[in-house]
Amino acid sequence: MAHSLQTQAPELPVLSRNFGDDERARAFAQFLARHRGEVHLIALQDYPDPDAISSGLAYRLLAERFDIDTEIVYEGRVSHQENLALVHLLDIDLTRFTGALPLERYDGAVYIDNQGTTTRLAERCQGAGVRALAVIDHHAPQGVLNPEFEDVRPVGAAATILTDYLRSGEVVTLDPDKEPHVHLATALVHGLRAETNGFIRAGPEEYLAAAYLSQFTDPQLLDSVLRVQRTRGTMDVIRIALTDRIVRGGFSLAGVGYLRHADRDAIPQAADFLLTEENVHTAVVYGILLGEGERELVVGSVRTSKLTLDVDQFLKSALGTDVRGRHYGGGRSRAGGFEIPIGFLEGTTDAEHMRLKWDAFNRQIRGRLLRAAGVGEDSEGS
Ligand SMILES: [Mn+2]
Repeated sequence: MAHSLQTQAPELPVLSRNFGDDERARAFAQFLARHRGEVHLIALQDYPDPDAISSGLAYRLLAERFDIDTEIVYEGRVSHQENLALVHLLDIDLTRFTGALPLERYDGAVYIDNQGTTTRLAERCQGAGVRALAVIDHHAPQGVLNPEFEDVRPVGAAATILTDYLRSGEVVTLDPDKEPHVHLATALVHGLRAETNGFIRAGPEEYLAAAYLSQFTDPQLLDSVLRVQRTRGTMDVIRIALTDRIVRGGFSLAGVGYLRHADRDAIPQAADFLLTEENVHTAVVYGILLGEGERELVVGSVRTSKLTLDVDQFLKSALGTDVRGRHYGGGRSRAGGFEIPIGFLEGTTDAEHMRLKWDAFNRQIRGRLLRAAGVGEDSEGS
């Protein structure tokens, strides 16, 4: 019996494959070796997420081995509570770009979890003569930058690729007794989780990366990062979205009025929440981000569970383009967002003006979205 079982042993499909790509990990190590002693700017996308932050941290640790000094830089804000918890609990040093940052001090820039198309830093670096040294990303190839080292793989997260470099042992060997290593592994697991919606959208590479990292993570620390509390502002936005939502034909729509930049991430969180209602397949939440020294904008988020709804197409057809022909919104298959500048009406502080302004934008956006959704225009007041 045992004999027949042995001869019938099936070929294991995916897991028997070696995890990772040793050749690329070696090429990465050689790339770092060529840049020994330099100073690198690690450019994350505007509004960096846990995948980007943890991957940037991994680059920093790997580069340290070659005495490469790094600075993890982003524009926009780190606003999601989970991101803030990650940064604070793991004591990650991030630099928010302001005009005061002298770009000339960097020998080059490395783009991680992006290829220069989702960060304003790419243009700034090019303008300052800071060349693109490396691109490490998991999105579709953009071909905008022409870096010396490029590793763009169709995996579920950038953290997967950086974990592969760690796993190869080409540069460092992680040690569960070293705190920076434990912090990094914990951050990467969080990055993998967040990027794949809690491993629901993860592929075998992400599970294998997590399995490798699990030898070094601190479960308590990960728990603290995940058990974050929402700010009062975020709770308020969710409350308004809940009370003021319009539900029609499976669409749930809520305009939440004005909100602060610091609460920007409340919009997608509210959309995620509205999507959990019975019989709702698509949720849209939007509001006006108060200027506070930056551009005043309408920002919106769309979430859908409807397989036949293409969020990108939906937003493009609903909201159209600006005078320069650029779409106000777009997205991936299940999620998307939009931004509409307030333009000439920006910067009012008078309460009545602000009410009128919100009313005008709210009606216009709601009308267009409902029409595009094919559930008719709203006839109730606001
Ligand atoms: Mn990513």
